[in-house]
Amino acid sequence: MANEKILRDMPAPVPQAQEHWGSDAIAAMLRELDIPYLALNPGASYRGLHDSIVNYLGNERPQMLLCLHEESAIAIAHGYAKATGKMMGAVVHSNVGLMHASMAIFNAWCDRVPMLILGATGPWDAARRRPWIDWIHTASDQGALVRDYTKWDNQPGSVQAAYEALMRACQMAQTAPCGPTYINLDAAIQESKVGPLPPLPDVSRFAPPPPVQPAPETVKAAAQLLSSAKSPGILIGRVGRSMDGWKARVALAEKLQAKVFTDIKTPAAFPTDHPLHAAPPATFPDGKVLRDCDVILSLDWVDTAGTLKAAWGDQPIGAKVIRVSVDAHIHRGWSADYQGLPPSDVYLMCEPDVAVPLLIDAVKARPAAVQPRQEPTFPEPKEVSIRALALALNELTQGMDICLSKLPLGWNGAYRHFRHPLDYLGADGGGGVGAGPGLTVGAALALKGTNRMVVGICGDGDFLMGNTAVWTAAHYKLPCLFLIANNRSFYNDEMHQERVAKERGRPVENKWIGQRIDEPDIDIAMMARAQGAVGIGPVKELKDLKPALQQAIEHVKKGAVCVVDVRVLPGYDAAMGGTPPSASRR
Ligand SMILES: Cc1ncc(C[n+]2csc(CCOP(=O)(O)OP(=O)(O)O)c2C)c(N)n1
Ligand SMILES: [Mg+2]
Repeated sequence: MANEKILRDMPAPVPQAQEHWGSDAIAAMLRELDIPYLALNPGASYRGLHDSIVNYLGNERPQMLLCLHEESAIAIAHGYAKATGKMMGAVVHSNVGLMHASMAIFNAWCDRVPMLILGATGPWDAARRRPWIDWIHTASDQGALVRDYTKWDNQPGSVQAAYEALMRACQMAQTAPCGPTYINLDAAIQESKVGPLPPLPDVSRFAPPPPVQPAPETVKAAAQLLSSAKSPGILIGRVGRSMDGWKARVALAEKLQAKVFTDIKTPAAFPTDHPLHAAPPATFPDGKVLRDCDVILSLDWVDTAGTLKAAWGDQPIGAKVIRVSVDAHIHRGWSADYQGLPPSDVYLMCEPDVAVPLLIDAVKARPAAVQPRQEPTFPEPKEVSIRALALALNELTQGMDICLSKLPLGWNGAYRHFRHPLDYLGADGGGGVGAGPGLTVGAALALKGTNRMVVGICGDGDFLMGNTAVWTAAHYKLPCLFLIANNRSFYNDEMHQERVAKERGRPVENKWIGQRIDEPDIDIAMMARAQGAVGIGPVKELKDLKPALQQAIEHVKKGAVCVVDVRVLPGYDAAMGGTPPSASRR
């Protein structure tokens, strides 16, 4: 169900329809399927559907959210799914809109989020094409543009076929492993008169299946390994947002007295201040700590093989591995986002949220043994840095519920604790820079009306690529706070140039060329104001940081969209981790 608090652009009254069009039927089907929103950028290839959503459905269930770029339409749907676990829709114009959308679709694919993407093509029947434009916007296999990173795509040839295609697309997108599906709606079908609306199927008979249960003997085998382990470890990766799931993971870790690791790439999955949480969330867990484990339970950890390799190097992996994941069902040949093939001494082909309660019952309790870990300490920042930004945010949001929808590359997992599934939503999935703003707006859409404030901390490069999502947040009154960790550079890649220069004995001081975003200096606060948001900054002095953040938080509490340009030092403090450059080739 759509959140009733979201502003809806109200159509003028429409006389009762005397006749129906193909797109009316498709719109009616979207309502049957309970698609709450359609994030979109318009285009004539789907003008029929556009009219039906507005003038047939009254722009309600689904409701349109206008986006200024297709990439942000998809990123918004992605952020919404990350926060809710639920699916919304996006609509993009024929071929060109889909091309714009494609990177964000790849991010959503890698992040395994459900999403219904609708697109359109000029009439497949060439006799019905308008000259020129319908021809350039017709492709003979449009779905091929995104086929390798969607679960399914289809171009239905009739209204009845569209009904079934939409039901299949929704069912597949929401069946784990979840992912985007793409339906390409022929303009001619949308714009054909259909007489009375063809009867809609009973969609309840086409719902996604309940989660698959693992074979009992695999649960038993996993429990035996865990119960007899000297030092079990749990890698918690892609799991659900429910509080029940969260509590179950804590209960399992406590029963086993297992060391727990979480991943900065995936959403909050375990209280990071729990004594069993062995090391701050990171791209790769601390290899030394992981190597102490003799049995490792991987709960759909994104890169189990790579993590084991990082810990053991060229040595044989000194732990038994239990793998809990349905992810292999989605692995394809085009992209290697499936990662290395991890060894699995026991392989439970189910979702972690299903396996954990079964394992709690099946394992033997171990006596408490693990020593509480040491909290890392950091020097007091002397200048504006990502660390200083984190400290100020932590102090000013004490006692508040915050949802971090994005973190910048230089963030260290120890900068802030996560104590609730919505405290942090993870990264962009596919490493496609530019997702941060849209992800933040999608989370703000999902969480509007709750008392949780959405905060997206974006790199300047990330923000500049996707910043027009701010307008969508401002227009639909979706309060959220953007903190821009602005180092005036695509700094991650400056570090790569530095590394290459060193390796080749060439001058390191040239690393900024083709990387620095300077001269002219971009006024990010003005870019926010230009789109109807509150813009604060640039914040250059440490003494100004807290007051600026305080002011920003007050604005967002009152319902504003606010962007703060924080001029952080260019440089990640390697000692503090962040995303270690060695781990990133992005
Ligand atoms: C679409 C896309 N283009 C380029 C890259 C390569 N890339 C990875 S990180 C990065 C820099 C991002 O800049 P910013 O968000 O300012 O973060 P910073 O590195 O400065 O901390 C770039 C260009 C990418 N991952 N995705
Ligand atoms: Mg930057």
